Amino acid sequence: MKRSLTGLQPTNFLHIGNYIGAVQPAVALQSDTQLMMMIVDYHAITMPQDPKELRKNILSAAATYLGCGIDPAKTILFQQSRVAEHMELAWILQCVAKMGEAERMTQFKDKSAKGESPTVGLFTYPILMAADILLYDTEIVPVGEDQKQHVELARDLAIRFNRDFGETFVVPEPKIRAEGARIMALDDGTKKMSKSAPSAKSYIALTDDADAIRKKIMSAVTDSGTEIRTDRNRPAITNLLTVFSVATGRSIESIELAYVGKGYGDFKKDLAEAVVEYLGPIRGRILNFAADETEIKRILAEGAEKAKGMAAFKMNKVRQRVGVTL
Ligand code: ATP
Ligand code: LTN
Repeated sequence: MKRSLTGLQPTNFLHIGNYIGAVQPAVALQSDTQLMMMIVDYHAITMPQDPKELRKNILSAAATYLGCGIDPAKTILFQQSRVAEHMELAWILQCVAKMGEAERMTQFKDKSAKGESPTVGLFTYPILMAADILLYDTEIVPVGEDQKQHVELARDLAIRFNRDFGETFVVPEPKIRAEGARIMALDDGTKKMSKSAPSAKSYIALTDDADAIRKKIMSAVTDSGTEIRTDRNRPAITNLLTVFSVATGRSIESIELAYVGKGYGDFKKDLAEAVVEYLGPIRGRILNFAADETEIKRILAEGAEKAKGMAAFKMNKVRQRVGVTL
């Protein structure tokens, strides 16, 4: 069976962009690949985190994945920090990666442009991500569009390591869905929907109730013009059409056709109901799982145990290749 792997940061409640771009594609991979689903807590601390909040967010991330359909009988669900080999391999890969290629990573440039002086961890973040992927002989990495460049770095590092030290790593492929790989913020059609956005109005959290979803969609920005049609120059309405299409399984063309001559008001009302229907059952399951902390901890401990065994095996080989095993 092929192996697939993905990770999400436990930084806040997941939003519909995370679900469409990463979690739903991962859930779909459970039936024909061995999926590893990671809560990347050591990636989360590349930005300041309150320790109490982080702990809560790790548990809620696990409840969220389970609620979204991650099945611990099939999938290895675990916390990155519980498997120390990720950090060990990240160090070795830092000694393979070039400054220039790390400096080209656009997420670092974007995030460091936003706030205070960035940490060294934020800079080396993509190399830890490469370690996450390469440690498990991952073939498929389901992610949103924004992570493509990072998966490409993981590929480059695998190829270079194999060339310099002998065949060791599987070269991974990103898996990016054709539609919905980049859901945009509700308050700005030119920015990606993001968990760390300052305003909760910009995203729909998977745990938002029906009223919150309706309010957020009704107040979503739209572009100038009145037509309900995708257009490169009208990113906000294009984004809402994408969400409508993913939530209902209908094609964008058929939705455009259904709203010819109608206004944004009608469209948004229907979109809100479609999203409520799409996320409602997921929200219910997330809340159920979240109520049982003991069970979540048990699932995570079991996942970490399995992941550790696999990672230890791989690291033995890597240490030998590098020449530190006597
Ligand atoms: P942050 O804003 O704090 O960086 P995020 O919302 O980007 O968080 P991540 O944990 O970085 O979330 O991403 C988790 C996964 O969700 C990744 O695979 C990422 O590509 C995907 N993803 C994130 N935002 C979107 C989006 N707006 N549309 C589609 N996929 C997304
Ligand atoms: N960098 C990713 C999260 C992440 C990841 C991974 C995704 C860390 N390790 C391994 C896929 C595979 C993000 O910010 N979304």
